[in-house]
Amino acid sequence: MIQEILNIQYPVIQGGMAWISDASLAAAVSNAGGLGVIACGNAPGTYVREQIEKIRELTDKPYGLNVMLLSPYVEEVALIATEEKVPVVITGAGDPSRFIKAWQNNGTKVIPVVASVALAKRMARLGVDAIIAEGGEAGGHVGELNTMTLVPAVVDAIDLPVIAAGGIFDARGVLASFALGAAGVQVGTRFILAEECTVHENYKKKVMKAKDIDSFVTGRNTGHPVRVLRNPLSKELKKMDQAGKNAEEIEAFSAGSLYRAAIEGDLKTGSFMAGQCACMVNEIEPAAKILESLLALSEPFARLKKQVEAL
Ligand code: TUI
Repeated sequence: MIQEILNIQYPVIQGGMAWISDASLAAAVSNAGGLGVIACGNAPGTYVREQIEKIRELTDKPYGLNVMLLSPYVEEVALIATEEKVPVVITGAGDPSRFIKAWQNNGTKVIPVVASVALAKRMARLGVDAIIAEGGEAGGHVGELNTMTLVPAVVDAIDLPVIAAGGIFDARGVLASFALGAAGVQVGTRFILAEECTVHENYKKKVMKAKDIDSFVTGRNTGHPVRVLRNPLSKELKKMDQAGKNAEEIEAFSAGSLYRAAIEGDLKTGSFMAGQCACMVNEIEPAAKILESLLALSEPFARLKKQVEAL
């Protein structure tokens, strides 16, 4: 059971969201019985150390550090995770093979996010503790497959607990994830509206106001496609995609845009990354309430499953 592996109460991991999920949100989720996660994104080591110190003041429960493998500071951040013996490391946007041993030798649980069966199998061979299979409904950097296909494909391919991610925002999604064979869920977008989330007001408003077709993927030509909400920046990026602009041009145009959105609330040139579910995420609530509502259907499902198994 993923709760036993991670020493948490509920099988819910809060998605690491760069410049959004800091120690404040992560501590609130961990204190409520899930796994709160501090995102490192593209931030330097000084930021990461500061956040680790902060979360230790706010909770004595396990928490995770999301290491974004495309970060220019990845070596420094990976070393900090080792030195600080963080309880859980979750990796994203790449292959973490070279770091896994050092983390596990220090007692850290390692959970890579994968977007393909091939990477899930490679990670399983290296002895990671669990896998997060993230489908393209998710906000931010996405792969090719969607959650409905990726999760059962990964479940069938490896003998490890699989956490479903991408498009999960309420109890229906949690139940569906269990039906696909997942052992737990990772939820990002819904936690942007947690009371304890310190992201800029404008970011929360963008999520609250988003309609179904306001979330789309840009940067398909760059090799690092990202799902974002509609605004002047993302509309321009979409045009650049269509005009066949090269990766360097597109990446230069969007450099620093996530920081501008999350910290400065820049509605025009900020990048408001959020999942497809943003259109159904509308309420500001305490993190503990969000956890409770995510799990609202799980108990009857667990009972039903037992009954079916007993037949
Ligand atoms: O990493 C994420 N979501 C992110 S990272 C991010 S910051 C960023 N900004 C601009 C460009 C790129 C990143 C914003 N959102 N989610 C986890 C995730 N990992 N989704 C997909 C993947 C992934 C993709 C390919 C993981 C591994 C992978 O394989 C590479 C390989 O070497 O096999």
